[in-house]
Amino acid sequence: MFSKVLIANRGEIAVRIIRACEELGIATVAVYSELDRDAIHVRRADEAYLLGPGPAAESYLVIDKILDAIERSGAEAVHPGYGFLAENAAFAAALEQRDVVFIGPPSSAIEAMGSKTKARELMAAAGVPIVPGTTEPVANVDDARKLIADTIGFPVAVKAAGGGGGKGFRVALTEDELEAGFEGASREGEKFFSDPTVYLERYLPDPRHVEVQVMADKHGNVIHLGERDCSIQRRHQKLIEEAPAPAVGEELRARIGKIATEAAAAVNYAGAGTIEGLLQGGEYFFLEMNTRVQVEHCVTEMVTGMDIVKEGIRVAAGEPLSIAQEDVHLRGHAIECRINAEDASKNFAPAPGSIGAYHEPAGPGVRIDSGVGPGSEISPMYDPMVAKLIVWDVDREQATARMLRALSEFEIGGLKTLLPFHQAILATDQWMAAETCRDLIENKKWLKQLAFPKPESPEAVETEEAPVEHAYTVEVSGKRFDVKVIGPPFAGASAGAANGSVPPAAAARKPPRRSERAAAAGGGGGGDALASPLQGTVLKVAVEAGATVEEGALVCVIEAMKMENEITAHKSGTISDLPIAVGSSVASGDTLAVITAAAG
Ligand code: MV4
Repeated sequence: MFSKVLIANRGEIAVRIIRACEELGIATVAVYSELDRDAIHVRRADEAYLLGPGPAAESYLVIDKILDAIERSGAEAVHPGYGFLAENAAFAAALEQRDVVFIGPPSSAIEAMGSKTKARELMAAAGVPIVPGTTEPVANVDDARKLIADTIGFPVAVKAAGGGGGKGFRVALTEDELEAGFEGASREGEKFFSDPTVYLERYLPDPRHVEVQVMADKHGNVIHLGERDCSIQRRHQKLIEEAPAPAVGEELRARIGKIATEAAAAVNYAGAGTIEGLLQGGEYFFLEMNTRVQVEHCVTEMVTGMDIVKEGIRVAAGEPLSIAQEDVHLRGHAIECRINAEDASKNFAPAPGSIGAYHEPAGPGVRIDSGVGPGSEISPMYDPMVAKLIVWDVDREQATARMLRALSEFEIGGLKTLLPFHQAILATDQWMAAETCRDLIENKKWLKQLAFPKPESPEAVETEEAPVEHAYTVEVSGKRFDVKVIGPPFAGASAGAANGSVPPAAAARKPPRRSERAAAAGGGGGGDALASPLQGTVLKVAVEAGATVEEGALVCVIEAMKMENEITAHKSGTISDLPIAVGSSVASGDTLAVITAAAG
C-alpha cells in the first residue's frame, strides 16, 4: 500500500479522498490555488502545496505545477478525483512515465473512452449495444442529411465527438433544425474540446439516464455494483441521483451489469468507472464511459456497503478486488441531492458568495459530503456545489421522507441554494411515481414558486464572541504551515466576528462583500438594476434598450469558465438602460440592465 498520496483536486471530493486515505493509514498531500488557501481540504491534509502564482481558476489543471508538488512531497500516487485532471490521458501518461501511480485507469483506457466516436466503435465491436447512429465522424450537413435519410431517420441527436456530459449536444426534431443543430454541436465541440467533429444518434424522446458503477483490478477482475438513476438534470447537470434505479428490476440489472463489465473489460479498465446509458422502454443503450469516480458514487456506496474510493486506492496499489460479483448485494434505497449555490427560480442562475451560518443535518441514514463550512467562500471561479446530501433508508418512499427531513435540518446562511428546489421536487406526485420530472424542471411557472425572500437587513445577523486563540496560515517557499497565536485579538479581527462565526484569520482578509451581494440579489432599495452574478464576458444580448420584458425572460448570456450562463430579468418592466454589448467584460455586481416597472 502507498504511504503518501497527493490529491490533485479541491472541495468535497478532495476531503472525501483524504478521509479514505486516513482510514487506510496513508499520509495525504493537498494542493491549492490562492483562492483555496483556507479551504477545508487544505487544512485537513497532512501537507499542502500552493499551485501559484497564476490564474487561480486554472491552477488545478496545470500539469507541471502538480508534477512539481509530487516531487517536493515525495508522494507515490496521485488521486485526481473528478473534473480537472481526472480524464486527462496526458496527465495519466506523464505519471506513468515517472513511476508515480495514477489512481484510476491506464491512460490508454482514458484515451479510448475520451473520443466518443472511438468509444462507440469499440463498444459496438465488443457487442455492447450503442444508441443507433454513426460511429464514424460526420463531415458536413449534407453527409448528415444523407445518413439520416438512409438509416437513422428523424429525430436525431447531434453530438460532439470530444464531448460528454451533454456538452456539444443538440437535437434536430426535423430536417429544418438539422443545420443549426449540426453547427451548434460542432461549434461547442471546438470551443470546449478543440475538436469540431460531430456524430449522429437517433434521438430517444423520453429516456431515463441509468448508469452502472464498475470496479476493476489490475488482475483482470471486473465487477459491477448495480446502477444509479440520474434522470433529474438541468442543462446536463445532474441534480438528484438514486440507487437502485426505480425502473430497473433484478433481470434488467443483471443484463446491464453484464454490458457494463464487458465494456470496461474491452478497454482493460482498472479502478472505479461508470458506464452511462439510456434506458427506454426496457432497452438499454451505451452512451459513454466516465473513467473516474463520479460525484454520485455515494448512493452506490450506501446500498452496497462498498467504499468505492478506498477500493479504488487498493486496486491502484495492485491489490485484487476485495469482493467477487456474487458478494455484491443491494440493500435499501439511497438518494443524493446536490446542494448547489444556485437560484432555481431564476433559471438556476449561479449564486456565489460567502456562507454565513452553516449547520449540517445529522441523524440516522444521513450522510453529508462537503468541502465547506461557516465562512467559506463559494467562488464564481469553481463549481457551485456547496454540499452533497445523501440519505439511505429501507425503501424509496422512506428514503424520500428521510431526505425531506434532512433537507429541512440543513441550514446554509448567506447564500441562495437548491435546498428549496429539492424540497419542492421530492414533495411532488411525479417524484413519488418515479417519473423523470422533466416537465417540472423546465417549467418557469413551477420554478418561480421557489423564489427567495428579500435578504434580511445586516443588523439581523447574529454576532458572536471572537475567541482569544488565533489560527494563522503561513507559506514558506509555497509550502503551507498552520500556526496558532494565543493572545489578545488583532485590531480588525472583531469586524469578522460580526459577520457570523467566521474564523478571525479568514475574516480579517475578507473584502466587504455584503453590500455587493445585496445589490446582486436585487434586494434592499429600489432594485431596478439587474446585477451580474458573476465575472465573465457577454456572449449574447437578448434584449434591446426600450423593450419591455417579463420577469424571467432572457436578458443576456455571460460566458465564465467556458460555461454559458443565462441571465434572466429579475422583474417585469422596460429596459431603461443596457450598458452591455456582445464582448463586454463584466465583473460580479456590475449592472447588466436597468429595468423600470411599467407604468400603471
Ligand atoms: C440523449 C438523449 C436522447 N437521445 N441521446 C446526454 C448527456 C446526458 N446528460 C443526457 N443526454 C441525453 N442524450 C440521445 N440519443 C437525451 C439525453 C438527455 C437526458 C436523458 C435522460 C434523462 C434526462 C436527460 C436530460 C437531458 C438530455
